Amino acid sequence: MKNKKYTVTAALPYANGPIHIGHLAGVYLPADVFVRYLRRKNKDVIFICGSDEHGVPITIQAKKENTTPKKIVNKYHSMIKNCFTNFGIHFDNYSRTSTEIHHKISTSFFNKLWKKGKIFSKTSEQYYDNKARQFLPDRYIFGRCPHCQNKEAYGDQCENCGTSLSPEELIGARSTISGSYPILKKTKHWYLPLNEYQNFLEKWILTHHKKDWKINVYGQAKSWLNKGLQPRAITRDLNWGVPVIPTPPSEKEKKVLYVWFEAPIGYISSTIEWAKRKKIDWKPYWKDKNTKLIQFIGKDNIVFHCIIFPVILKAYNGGYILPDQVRANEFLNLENEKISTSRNWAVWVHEYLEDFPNQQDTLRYILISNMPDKKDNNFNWKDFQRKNNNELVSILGNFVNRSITLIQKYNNGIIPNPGILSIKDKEILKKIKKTPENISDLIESYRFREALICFMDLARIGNKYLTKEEPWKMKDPQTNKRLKTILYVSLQIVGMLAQLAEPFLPKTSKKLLEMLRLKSYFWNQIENVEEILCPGHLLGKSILLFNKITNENVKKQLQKLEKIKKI
Ligand code: B3M
Ligand code: ZN
Repeated sequence: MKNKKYTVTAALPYANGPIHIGHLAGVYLPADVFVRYLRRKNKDVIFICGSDEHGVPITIQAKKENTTPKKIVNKYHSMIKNCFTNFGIHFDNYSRTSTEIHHKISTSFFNKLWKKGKIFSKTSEQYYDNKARQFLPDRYIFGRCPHCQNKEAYGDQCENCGTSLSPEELIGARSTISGSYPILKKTKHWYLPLNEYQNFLEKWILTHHKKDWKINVYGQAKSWLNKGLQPRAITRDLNWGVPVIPTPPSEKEKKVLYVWFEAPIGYISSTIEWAKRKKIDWKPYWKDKNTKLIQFIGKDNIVFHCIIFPVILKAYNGGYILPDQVRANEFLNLENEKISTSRNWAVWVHEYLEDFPNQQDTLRYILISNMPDKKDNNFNWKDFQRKNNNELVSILGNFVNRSITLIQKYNNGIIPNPGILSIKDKEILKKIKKTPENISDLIESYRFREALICFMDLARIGNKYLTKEEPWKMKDPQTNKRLKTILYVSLQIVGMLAQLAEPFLPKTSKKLLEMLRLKSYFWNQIENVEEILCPGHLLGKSILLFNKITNENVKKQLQKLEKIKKI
């Protein structure tokens, strides 16, 4: 399967605010680790994302910041994009849904569906704010959740219990704009008849993906199917979004496409934008049956990716492939409390990068170790410090540093020829050889946390080996054959760590390779190579890999959170 392609997408973040560690751990980091691994496997993979710049979350934020939606998306788009770049999340294309190309592609989807009779229009009564003179879709309306009684559930979703809602389900619904009770007013909208795709979805999901989809994703999709699908409105009365062209002259209000109709199409328009830049054909990445579409999303986006987007693609009937995998994690808590954007209870990525400008890999390490893949997980600053100091500094950093210092001291920085190998040496060399395959298996089954443990185990083995063998105590170090053997074995571990670190800790991997004067190999080469570092190879200069996180650092972060608690 040499030609098999991978299209990997990560949910398009709303450009209504910065991103925090929950976003990274839930979506972007697992996706990035996975893609980096595929790239190292020399696979034909593209990693696609972009800012989601429409929908009510944007207009509400604009009102809050007393500015225009356009200014809001410009501000947060560049902020988010910078965070990704700086943090080492490496997309092939990071687009935005306000681009001309996205407007064109999403409109063409809508128009073709309408022309082919795949969507229908209907007039109904919807909530309207008489004071603000506008309709109240989605987050413009709030009220009591019929499921969990949360008093501030929105017209599209209750953030407390996660249930998707429609405005009419809310009890005591009120306008978020003016706080007033809305009236009902007639308006015409376009609907996607999801019900007509019930059988298709059942066959596709319940039969084909029962085993290979994650339980949370499969479970939610199934529960939607069990409830029986209903037509869903795909337009809104708003003046921010992709305009429905031409807006029927009979309609006074401006109509735009529902953000959840057009945003997933953003994956396609972002791919097209990328392909244009690269001057290649985008279609094989979306239309070739052998291509695997793998989507990383937040768990509150499951229904949109497993039900609505596949129906759009199916109805459009343009030969698009459907997602092979939809991966969603659970939530990451912060100091044992739910991350909350509105309460500012979060670690914002841009603030982290200001406070720890050279410690991106530390955060990557901690977030992968604490990834909420099966259940909610927790991030706390003490644990952050502990893991950095006791694992990255004391195990990985220390082992690498000791190995390189020793070889510089005793063999002029040159990989020595080994002498006779002990049983332990042979065991270690075997373990080194086996590790890439073990990590591959884990990453390919999306077990990133375990893959990272497997990587760190190799550093642990190296560290223990040096501690036990104590080469620094050996007599006649310049000629001691045993000492040379130990250095040889240690450096084989360091070499392998340098290669394998890349998907998890890209900056560290780069530094390691530089220190070793080693080029980065494709995974298949590492799996088959006899020696990562051959005798006679001259190493480069030692570079510090990790800094300690001090008590002061932690205190500062905890104080920041304390302040928020007091508000
Ligand atoms: N903008 C992410 C969110 O719910 C949402 C994802 C769109 S993916 C097409 O914050
Ligand atoms: Zn609820």
